[in-house]
Amino acid sequence: MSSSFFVYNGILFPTALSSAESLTYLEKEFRFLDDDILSVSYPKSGTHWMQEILGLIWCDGDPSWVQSLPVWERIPWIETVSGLQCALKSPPPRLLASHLPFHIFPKSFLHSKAKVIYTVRNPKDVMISSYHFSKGLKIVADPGTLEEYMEEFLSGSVSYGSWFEHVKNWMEMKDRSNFFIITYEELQQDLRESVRRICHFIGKELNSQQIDSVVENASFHKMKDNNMSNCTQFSDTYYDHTKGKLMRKGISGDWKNHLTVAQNEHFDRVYREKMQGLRMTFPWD
Ligand code: PPS
Repeated sequence: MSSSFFVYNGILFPTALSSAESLTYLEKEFRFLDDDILSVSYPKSGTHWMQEILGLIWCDGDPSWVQSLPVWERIPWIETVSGLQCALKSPPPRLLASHLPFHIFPKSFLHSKAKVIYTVRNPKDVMISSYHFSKGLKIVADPGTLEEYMEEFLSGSVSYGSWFEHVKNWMEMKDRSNFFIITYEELQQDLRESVRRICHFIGKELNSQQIDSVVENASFHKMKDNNMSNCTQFSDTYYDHTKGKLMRKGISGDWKNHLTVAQNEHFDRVYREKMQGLRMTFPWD
């Protein structure tokens, strides 16, 4: 573990972005408003994609908002110090984002009608995406070899903790009417239908042309060129843009290009062990 992290309630957080004080405030005192809409995900699961989709739906498919304001100001991550300040200043209705595991998520969620969209992605692709992105991060130690990184990922010794715990604990919310689960793979397979379902969940009906515009502007290529969403504005102090990028490949199954047969079998063993008891199937199962 490197000193670029601190531990809060058993979870590693990057020191440059979060603090124990603001996480304590968030967990115990932050109040959700009934009209809040949140995009929640484990890192590298399609967070920015969902933020772009939500921002576009919010503006009836008009891309000017998502193309003129950085994503962290449009839909702030509440667990970062600056994101929390931004959220507290935002007038309702608010669009918010979070990578928090459920046990640290603001307790006020349990008594509110705030809506959560939880995006989940094949953990092998999450790990590969995260490995490549980490190479550019100056605020945490170099991820080392993929073999080394895989052990850290499987044991949960990475930012925001274990993928397995994150997903299993959030899935306990699955029967609540203010909780909506969607996979990265579903977004990829049928973005238009996914947008329609998200609209329905948040109670915003768009016409066919407006949905077309959401789909077009949330495509990988449009987002890759959108400097307000592709993280190229992320400060050089924190990120070496020559070593990694957010909008890397945007595909499902890239893990097949990286994992050896033995690594894949090892991953599958850990997956089976850690996910046993969860009565749900995902597109990659
Ligand atoms: S972060 O930094 O944790 O919030 O990252 P996150 O946004 O969750 O995930 C980044 C990965 O999502 C891919 N991405 C997309 N894929 C397809 N279509 C669109 N529009 C899209 N937008 C983002 C991005 O490319 C990262 O995945 P990889 O596999 O690294 O390409």
